[in-house]
Amino acid sequence: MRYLTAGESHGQVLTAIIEGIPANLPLTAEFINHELARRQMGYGRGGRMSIEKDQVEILSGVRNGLTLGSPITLQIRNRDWVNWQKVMDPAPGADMATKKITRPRPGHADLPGSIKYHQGDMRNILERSSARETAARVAAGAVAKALLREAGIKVFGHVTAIGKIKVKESFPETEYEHLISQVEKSPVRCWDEKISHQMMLGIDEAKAAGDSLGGIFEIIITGVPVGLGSHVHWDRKLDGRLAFALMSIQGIKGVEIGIGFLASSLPGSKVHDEITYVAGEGLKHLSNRGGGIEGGMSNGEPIVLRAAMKPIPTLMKPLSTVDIIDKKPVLAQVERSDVCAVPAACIVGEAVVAWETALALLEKFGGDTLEELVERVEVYREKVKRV
Ligand code: EPS
Repeated sequence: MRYLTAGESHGQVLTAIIEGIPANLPLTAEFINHELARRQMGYGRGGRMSIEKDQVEILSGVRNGLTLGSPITLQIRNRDWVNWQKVMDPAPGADMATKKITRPRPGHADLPGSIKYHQGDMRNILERSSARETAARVAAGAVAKALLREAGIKVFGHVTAIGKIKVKESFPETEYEHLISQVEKSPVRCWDEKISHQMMLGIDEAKAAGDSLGGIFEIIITGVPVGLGSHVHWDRKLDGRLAFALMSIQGIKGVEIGIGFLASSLPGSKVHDEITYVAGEGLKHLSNRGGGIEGGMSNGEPIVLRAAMKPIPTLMKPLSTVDIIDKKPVLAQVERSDVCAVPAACIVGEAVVAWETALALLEKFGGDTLEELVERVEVYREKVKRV
């Protein structure tokens, strides 16, 4: 199973081509659109979100609401394209002057990208490094979520910090359903109403100061069978793969699994999760500080991951930089942007983690059809209970 995304931020469309999804998976545009809408929500977004209303068109690989096993093409049109047609025209003669960028923003892909690809106009870097691309990843992730759902696996995320304002981030599995319902009501995807409000005030303050804010989100995956990923080779380790998936999201600077960095400061007796036997359920852990992964493999407990996002590099009160034309000191380019995109990044986090989990699931169980896959997962789950 693999996918590619294509499309510039202000180009005509974003596209994802997904290959390797088993046949007979129920899949509708409505299901994908729901995920796209969740990504578009979030307090702290800029003017662009009032222009876009992301809607997927399924162009191939699905018939009568079911996947065919053939490549699935998903397309999202950029509504803003009408305002950028002359600037982004693929044909010779495009307007190369109006939106030209020569003052790189510190922390942005502008500078290294323009040197690497030898571009005098950093717009040619911005257009693809933009987090607009994540809409395509969320569409692909929605397909993965649909597949996981059939195998009893759920992925959901919540925001635990925006700037310095933090919320509790560790929950027993029994509280997950309540957590999800609270989170979906919050404009910053935070389960605690009071802290949500403080986070929004923090975003307002940053906006007023011409600044931006980062934060942390947590992703929880439930229902994962034991043994996804493997200890036998570095590139098969599930923790490494999930960390890569999260780290590949624009702006992510750190990833933790379970108690993460805290584990380094505690003795082993306070870190490792003791093992017990529950009749009818099999071997279990008494706690989940390991975040559901041991030895690069899922261990049957919920997988818990956190990702830290840096503040967005486009600042309305810009930092100093150098104009690449005359090398003179100037202030960085100011572009329309978001103040905080952590709630949106959390949905992207769900998507990329869902994709990687679905990939690991298919690697272990295989199957050309959904029926084959689900049957194999169920037989295995029963076997594991009897270990
Ligand atoms: C982004 C800048 C803004 C964001 C954009 C990501 O877009 P624009 O330059 O058009 O104002 O709104 O995010 C999205 C468009 C999106 O769909 O998430 C950037 O530079 O990364």
